[in-house]
Amino acid sequence: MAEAKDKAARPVKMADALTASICPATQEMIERAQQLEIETVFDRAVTMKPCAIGLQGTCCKNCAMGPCRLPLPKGGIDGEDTRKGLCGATANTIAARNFARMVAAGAAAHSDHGRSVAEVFLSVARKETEDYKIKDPGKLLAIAPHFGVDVTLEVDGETKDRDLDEIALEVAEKAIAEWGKPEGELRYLKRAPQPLYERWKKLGVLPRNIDREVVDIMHRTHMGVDQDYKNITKQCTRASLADGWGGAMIATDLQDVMFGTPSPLQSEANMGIMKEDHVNIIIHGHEPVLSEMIVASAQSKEMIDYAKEKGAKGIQLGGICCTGNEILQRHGVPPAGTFLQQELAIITGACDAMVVDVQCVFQNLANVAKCFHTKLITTHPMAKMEQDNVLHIEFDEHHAMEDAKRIIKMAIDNFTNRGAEVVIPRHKNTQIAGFGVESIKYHLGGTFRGDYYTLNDNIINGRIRGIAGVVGCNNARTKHNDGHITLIKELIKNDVIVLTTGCSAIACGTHGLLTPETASVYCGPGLAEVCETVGIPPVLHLGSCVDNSRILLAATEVVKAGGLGNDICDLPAAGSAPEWMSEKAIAIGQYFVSSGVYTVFGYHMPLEGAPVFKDHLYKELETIYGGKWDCEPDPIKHAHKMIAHIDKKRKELGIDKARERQLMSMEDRQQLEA
Ligand code: BF8
Repeated sequence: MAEAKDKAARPVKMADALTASICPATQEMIERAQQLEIETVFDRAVTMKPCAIGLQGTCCKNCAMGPCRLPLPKGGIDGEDTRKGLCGATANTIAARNFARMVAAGAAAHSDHGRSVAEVFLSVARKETEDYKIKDPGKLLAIAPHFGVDVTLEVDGETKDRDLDEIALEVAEKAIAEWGKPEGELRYLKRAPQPLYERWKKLGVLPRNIDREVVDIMHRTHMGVDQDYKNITKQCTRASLADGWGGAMIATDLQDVMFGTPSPLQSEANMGIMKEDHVNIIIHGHEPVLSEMIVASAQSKEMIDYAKEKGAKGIQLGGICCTGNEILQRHGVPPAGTFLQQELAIITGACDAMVVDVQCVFQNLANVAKCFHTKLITTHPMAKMEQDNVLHIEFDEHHAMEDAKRIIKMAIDNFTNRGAEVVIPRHKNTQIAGFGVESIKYHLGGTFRGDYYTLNDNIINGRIRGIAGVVGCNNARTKHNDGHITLIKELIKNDVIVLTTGCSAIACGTHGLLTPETASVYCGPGLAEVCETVGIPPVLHLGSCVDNSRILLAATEVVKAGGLGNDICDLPAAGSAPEWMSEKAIAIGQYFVSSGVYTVFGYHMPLEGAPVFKDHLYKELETIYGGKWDCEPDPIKHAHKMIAHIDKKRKELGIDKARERQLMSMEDRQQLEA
């Protein structure tokens, strides 16, 4: 323990728990960490200042003549901007290149996740694995035509259903080809509203294949290649579309096919889901390929009996980050926390194992785990840790269940090694999660007349003012969960229905915004009325970050249902990531903007050092794609920027008067009729 404390060396300054987070469980665990002299991200955020020039986006380290640093002069630019790097790169070129590299990294992360899922699906289709199956054949049949795969065939002039195994194999092969096919364009692009697809085509931004668009960015942002910020931004669009309408969308679809399409279910959220008398296993990361097996294994009689043999009452699984969302939406496994709570789940002293795969995993977990009995297990060949207390159990889909059992057994064996002091914060909330394009349709009209028109109708008549997608991370530079919750409460108060994913969705569950009862407490009268009638929460949890593809498709369904224009950019809708931190968030933002959505980020954007490039993103893009970027750190102002945009769109659609309608009582109406 003494050595462990040295490694997790305590910073001189420490975070103030109350200003670091609005979540009481988080505050409690930050204080406990400080009492135990264990450093967390919250403390590091107060001791380490971000680089001021990096913050402006104008530090270029793309060659060894640099880093060239081009801060904006204090008084701004007066006259010609003469700043340049050694090679002559302008602030615009540097900021655009840095931005593009974030898009590339984000698109690569989502899409490589998609590739792994597609590879597992190919193994399923080839019958090379027993552990995974096709759980939702209906979804397979629904996506097959988008890959150009027939689901029926003609036999002697008669139309017959095609063999499901044959369809699966063809879909798997066509899906895998999307990453590296030598010619053509991504197949899913045609799922977008037709005017949007035509616009992309005319602008020449249709992605060719997923990998190529990422490689293209890395090439063009190499020293001495693309030195026109507008042309660099154009490639950002191409690569981001390869993510949102490509890799991420394929990931979502094939996960649904193999693990089941989510439908609404009840669960809980926050660290209070951990149980002192159970073996607690926290699953953290992004790819559900492993976590699906862990859930199945943890529910087996064999493992539960083994846990009981060791003195535990059972096995409690909990999620962190998007893996948490994946197992929540399909199995009801409760998330233990968001991105910023990962170290804190171990600080409880009750985490017997934390299993991590890829993305958003802190290396400091190893230092924190060293202070407790917690086994920290990495599972992905691409994501190991240098610290010697970290175990690596490489996961392979060909013996997936075996790997999962080994991990769970290790956690159970570790239960008896717990130290005396276990402190689990009591805070947790009930939530309804598991919404998706299909279930929204069902909720709005049942199986008989399921349709998005009910939603459109309520938008047109003004009960619902508009739609917001609020997604993304936490960021230790901002108050944990405050941006998400303050913003979302302001949106629903103003009758804007919210679709949420990622850590934003976990934050909503944690703070009790994901129940139908939320409507009567926080919503404006119109939205409350609709939610109460239909029985849905005003904030709908649509899954993990790759599931932002569900938001794109939900928006497409709204366009198709009619009455609100012909394209996504016509809709009274806006997007937001109030506490973003990850490169994936930038890729997501860019594909939403390029799909016609006004997208506001919180905290700050690394663009201030290059005002001309910033204007391109914040103003000019709207004239090209119908969507544009914006940034507003204050969550209330942030909400009102989105609402102002929604109102602008309502006006353009000619439905702005609907919101000013007179609400009549039954009595008034009877008088009028008489
Ligand atoms: O992919 S929201 S902190 S967990 S990056 Fe990471 Fe951000 Fe959370 Fe999911 Ni998305």
